[in-house]
Amino acid sequence: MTRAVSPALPGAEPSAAPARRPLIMGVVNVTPDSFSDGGRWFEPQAAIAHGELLLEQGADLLDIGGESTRPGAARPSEEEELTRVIGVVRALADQGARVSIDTMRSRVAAQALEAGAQLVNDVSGGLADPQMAPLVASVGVPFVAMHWRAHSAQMDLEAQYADVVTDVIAELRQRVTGLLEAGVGHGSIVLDPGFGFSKDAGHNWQLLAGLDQVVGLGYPVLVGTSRKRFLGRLDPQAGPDAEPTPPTDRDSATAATSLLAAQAGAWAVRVHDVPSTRDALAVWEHVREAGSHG
Ligand code: PMM
Repeated sequence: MTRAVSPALPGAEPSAAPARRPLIMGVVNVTPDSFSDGGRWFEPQAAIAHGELLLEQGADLLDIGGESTRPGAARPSEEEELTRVIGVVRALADQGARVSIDTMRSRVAAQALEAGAQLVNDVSGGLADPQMAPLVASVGVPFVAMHWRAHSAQMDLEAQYADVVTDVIAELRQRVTGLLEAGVGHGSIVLDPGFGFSKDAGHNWQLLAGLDQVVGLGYPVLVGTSRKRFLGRLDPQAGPDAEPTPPTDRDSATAATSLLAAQAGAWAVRVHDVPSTRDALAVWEHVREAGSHG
């Protein structure tokens, strides 16, 4: 198993095997329409309080976003996105939280960094806004480049692969090349296979099975399976057309994927419910620790 060398990234220490559990990135969606938490933290005060709760529960980082990326969602204007997120980023960063800004827009990223964010998480990996890579290169912050093919309105049409693991890895490699060419530092890049983005349930399961190959690219890997649709259809008897369970009922399944992410050597997991993932990762750490004394 490979572990990336990346001194700029908190927790990404060089090692032949993961030195510690993946970091827990808690999700703060300041949106009226996210699939996973349905606008519960849309008011700034509610979003800030939610971020504080996630930190108390053990989140290492907070990922703050103002654009819902659920399939079919319409994009907010840039002004609207800025209004949603900047105050929330500032309030939580001022309290000492390590904040990631989840955006595809370089202007939102730039203002969030000024407000105290320390990491940029771009689900398009810099493809949606040509100014994103130059911005990240000039500031030198860690950058999460997720595997992405199209905006939410079209993304399900792009879920076509010869072999999803091979194809996602090839496209992530291309993204790395593009980012390096734009001047982004090798040590600033984090990769994410993009669960649920232009992927059907079968693709997501195959990616989870092949996660160690994504880690094998040699960059820290972020895993974002939390509450996603494929985790709402676990019953093998239910069939592909069965109604999925509600997103908030998918946290035990998410915790199971966090454990698999740890096993594969992921750098961080992006989750809505911190306690269930924290416990799953504590189990992984205990077993790992016990094994090293065996
Ligand atoms: N998923 C969502 C949003 N942002 N960022 C990364 N890096 N990886 C993901 O898988 C990801 C993301 C969509 O989930 P949400 O609507 O619950 O935030």
